[in-house]
Amino acid sequence: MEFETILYDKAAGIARITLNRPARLNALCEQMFEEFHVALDHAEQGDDLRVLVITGAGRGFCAGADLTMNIGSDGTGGPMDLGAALERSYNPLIMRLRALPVPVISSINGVAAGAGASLALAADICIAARSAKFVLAFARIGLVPDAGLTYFLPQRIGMARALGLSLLGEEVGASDAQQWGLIWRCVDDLQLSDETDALARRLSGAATHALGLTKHAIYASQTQTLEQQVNMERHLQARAGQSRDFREGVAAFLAKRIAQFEGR
Ligand code: T3D
Repeated sequence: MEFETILYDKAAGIARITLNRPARLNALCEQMFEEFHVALDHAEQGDDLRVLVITGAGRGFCAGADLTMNIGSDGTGGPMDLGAALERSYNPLIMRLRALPVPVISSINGVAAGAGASLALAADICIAARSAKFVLAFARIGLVPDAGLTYFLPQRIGMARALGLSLLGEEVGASDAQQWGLIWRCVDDLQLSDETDALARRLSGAATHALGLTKHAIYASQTQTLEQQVNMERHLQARAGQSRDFREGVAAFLAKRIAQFEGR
């Protein structure tokens, strides 16, 4: 499959999607959304997907919506319904990533601005180069943070920081982002690729069926009571307990050997 706005590959259970419009800092356009979904379809074909990695080509991760594509206009001089664009392109992608039953890693190689920050934070594990930054660009151009950002920010860093960043259109560097709990880790720029690969390999060899259920439970906790949560755990654990990986995990423990998980 030939892509023009992304790069895609999948090997040993690890699918990698690289946003590939480096001259525009990988700004998002319709074609990119379409290709992203096709790549995800490929990634999910068969039952061998264990991890998805998202990153950017060149010096940026993603600069949000492509502002050179006349996004404010409906083509007839009238204002465009940006809500419709979110409904059509942005929201389905964010929701699809969130629902993916395997861990999603964003490897944030450079600036993540606007909806590019949302895309980065839609991943389950965010690892960033020290020079990367998150730019809450929306306030600078008279828009509202979107593609899940008004959800991700307060959940991860609390109201004070979420409001400060969003209302001031501020940016936060990768080191602070790690300290604030916005991302999992910040690493030296030259280490990002190796660290991402190591993380992806580690997760792809893990009991990914259980990890898929785990992320489902962790995200559900944001809207559920303790009672609902323990009930959900009961159902998910029943499923995990029937997996081959669970049998293998216990057998490997008892035999004092490393478990060979299959992700099922
Ligand atoms: O309908 C809908 O799509 C609605 C949804 C909206 C969601 C959104 O994401 S709105 C927010 C859109 N994004 C922005 O407002 C960010 C705009 N970009 C910037 O503020 C800065 O470029 C950055 C802070 C991201 C990086 O700054 P810097 O100094 O490192 O790079 P630069 O020189 O500004 O940009 C490099 C090139 O990328 C430059 O092109 P040139 O001059 O070399 O030909 C620049 O125009 C281009 N670029 C950067 N961001 C975008 C972009 N081109 C198109 N769209 C962009 N968003």
